Amino acid sequence: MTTSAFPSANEQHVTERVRRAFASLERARQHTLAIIGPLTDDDVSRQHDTLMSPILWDLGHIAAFEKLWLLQNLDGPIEFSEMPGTYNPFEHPRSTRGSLPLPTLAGQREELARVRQAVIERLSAEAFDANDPLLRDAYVVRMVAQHERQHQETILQTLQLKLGEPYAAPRAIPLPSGTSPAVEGAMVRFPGGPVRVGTDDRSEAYDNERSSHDVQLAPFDIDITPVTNGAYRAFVDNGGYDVREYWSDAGWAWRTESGVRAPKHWTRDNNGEWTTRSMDRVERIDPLRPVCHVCYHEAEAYARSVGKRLPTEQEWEAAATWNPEDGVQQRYPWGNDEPSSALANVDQLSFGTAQVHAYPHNVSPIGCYGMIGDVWEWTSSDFHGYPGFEAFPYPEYSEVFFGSEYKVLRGGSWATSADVARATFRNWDYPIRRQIFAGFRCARDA
Ligand code: AVJ
Ligand code: FE
Repeated sequence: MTTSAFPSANEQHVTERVRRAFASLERARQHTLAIIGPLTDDDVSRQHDTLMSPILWDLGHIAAFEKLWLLQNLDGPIEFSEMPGTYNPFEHPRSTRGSLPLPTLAGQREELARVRQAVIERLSAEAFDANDPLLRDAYVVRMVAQHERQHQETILQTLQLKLGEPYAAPRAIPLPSGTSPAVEGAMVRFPGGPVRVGTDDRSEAYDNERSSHDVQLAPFDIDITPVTNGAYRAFVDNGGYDVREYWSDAGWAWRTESGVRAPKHWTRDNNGEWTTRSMDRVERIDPLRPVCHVCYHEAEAYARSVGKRLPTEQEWEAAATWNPEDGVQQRYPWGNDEPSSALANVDQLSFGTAQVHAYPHNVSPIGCYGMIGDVWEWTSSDFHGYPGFEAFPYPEYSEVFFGSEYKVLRGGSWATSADVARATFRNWDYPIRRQIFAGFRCARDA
């Protein structure tokens, strides 16, 4: 175990951090139960889409991961990074999980509760050794809580793809309304220069967010808001899907093979109006909400159609957190306060996107709105480790996915927990994927 230069905190400070990690674990479970509340045994045992697991699998995997990291691995050296067997994601690819023998919903709820009870007993006796990076500040507790939170977002993707009756979303967070961008696609200038991205945090950040490092950026312009349904509809209606020059070779191949001509979940009704569905709610598309359920190729084609491009993830992060006037990296676009559904559209129970500008505080130092929450934003960057990357605590979280196959997404969506949504968090997926709650904003060389 490495001893590090982490400032040795006083007793009370450590206790407070540990207490907050436990609270995060507790909140995670409340949301799991709220999300699965309306579901039947049939809903959770079906494989609704080959891209997704049966929800019973996610639930069992949440319990197995918690058991592994908060029970077994605390008592001895780490033998494996995922529990061998049914809930090991590497043993069983998603498309095959529908044929695994899985318990009933009641059985799975009992397993979740049983593991949690044992964890509470085990951890109340834990000293959280400050010399162990896994235990220091209860990092491993926060990691397990974030893992449950990320699987909740996966479950929400599954529910949006649900076969049979639509999911009766238990909406608990009301969405404020916003205002239209003064100018469609209005941009703000980032002056360029050296900026700091990433983090050295060891209390919550994943290995792929470290280390904090400086990058030199050329000046660029970036959209003030994510691209809206209104702007994207113009691209659709003007035949953007048929203009070869807008698409990369890989994008054109995808568009031709898939036959796609609009974002996922958009349908044109008999009057020629576009409607979309969010869980059990079907509505005309709202021109003021960010476009959602587009893949990387669609984002890139749209950007080219308006003479722009996608931002790199470094540009995205600089636009979200760097204050060029005083050369300071903030934790969040609005400052250093923890995210909440008062500040941004995060934390899942709104079950949809909000209109742009709906959260007046969710604005970055240079003036970009909505960088945290609503929709993940595609960037042009491949998923690689930062300089000096070190896998911690297991390479199967990030490192095994590094390479040019995946594109990085930033900012979190409405379906991302407030405990996960942060400006340094890096998500990744294949450039053809549309099941995630993803949109984008555009950039341009200055
Ligand atoms: C970070 C969302 C790509 O779901 O594959 C869940 C998160 N890692 N369990 C994924 C994750 C392990 C991961 N993503
Ligand atoms: Fe997992």
